[in-house]
Amino acid sequence: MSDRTPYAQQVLAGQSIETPSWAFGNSGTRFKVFAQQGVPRDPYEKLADAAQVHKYTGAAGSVALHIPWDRVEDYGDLARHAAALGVRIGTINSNTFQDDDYMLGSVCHPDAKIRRKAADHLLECVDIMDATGSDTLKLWFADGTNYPGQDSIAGRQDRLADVLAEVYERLGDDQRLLLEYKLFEPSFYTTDVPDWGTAYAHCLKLGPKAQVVIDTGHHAPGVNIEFIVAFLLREGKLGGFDFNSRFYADDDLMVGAADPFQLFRILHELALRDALLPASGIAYMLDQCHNIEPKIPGQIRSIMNVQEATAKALLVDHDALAAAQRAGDVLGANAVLMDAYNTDVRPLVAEVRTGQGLAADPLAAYAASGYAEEIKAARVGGSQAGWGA
Ligand code: PSV
Ligand code: MN
Ligand code: MN
Repeated sequence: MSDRTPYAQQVLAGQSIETPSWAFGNSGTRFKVFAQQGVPRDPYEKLADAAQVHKYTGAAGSVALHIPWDRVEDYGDLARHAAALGVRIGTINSNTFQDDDYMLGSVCHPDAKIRRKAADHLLECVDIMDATGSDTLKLWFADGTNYPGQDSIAGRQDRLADVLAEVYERLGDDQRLLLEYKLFEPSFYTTDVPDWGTAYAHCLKLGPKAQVVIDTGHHAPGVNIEFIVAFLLREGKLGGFDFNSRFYADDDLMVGAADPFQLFRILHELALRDALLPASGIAYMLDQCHNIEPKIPGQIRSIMNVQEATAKALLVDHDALAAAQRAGDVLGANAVLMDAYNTDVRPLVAEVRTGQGLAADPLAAYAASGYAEEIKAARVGGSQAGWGA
């Protein structure tokens, strides 16, 4: 047992990772959606499934909504339903990419009428935050262009800034917005918020209630994401993460599946600055689609992957690391990191769970519960999660 084990266990016990409502519905690629039996038929059932993930991991107490996929008559009622299930509503995710009107963009569209429609949707999302008690609006825009000359690159930035400013003004004192960037897709020539620099510049101009969210699947191959983490954290502009894995582009696979070492490196930067607990204000979220694997176990596995990478990051001996760095001991410093990364932390994380009265193996406990069979029998005609995620 390393000296840091008790500290690691204490942090792990307080860690919270938000699940996305859209991970529980059917999803797929543009080629095919493979429907699964027992998927939720409405937002209420999505919350029930999300509550299962929390029940077996103890670490997934909040659930992100996506509007309009999760539109309901009474959001207060939905929030009460969540509370009765032992979870709460987390971030509200907007959707300005699904309507025919948005073919040329939403908040950056050349037509003011379409920009108005998009802005009104974002304002509606803030109303939903008020009704659900959510404090975070997460904005991802599919806006961009496909061909050189199609639209003014700078003009689109002006339009984006105008809408963001309007939404920012509408935020309550305890609310904030997170701006998400993505390199490309669905646009293939320019994307209006393609990278962290663009998101950061807009957030800086907006003010303290605007921060950047890093979706780990939204970078060019080879980008050093932990550098972005360290930079934004230092500037107080890191608002949260959408965790997922990518092999090629925006693949939305389970976090830690493609590159657990990268996940460790990211979490190490956060551990260095004591930013792993909810008090840091950083929203840790999953943004994944389970196209071929069962959804609730897919989410449970993802939470476990984040917990294991977090445990390894927490085991890094910061004093030894700093000493090696000061001494210019390149190999020694690297070895401190690798020692932690190469530790089998599964027993340590299992102990955290049993300490919380949970089963050591959440996947086995969920499988034994019979919930999967129950929902298969009870739910017919599950919902389509909608594209993306
Ligand atoms: C599209 O890439 C996307 O995956 C973004 O990451 C958003 O966070 C998500 O969809 C939900 O709108
Ligand atoms: Mn995302
Ligand atoms: Mn994405």
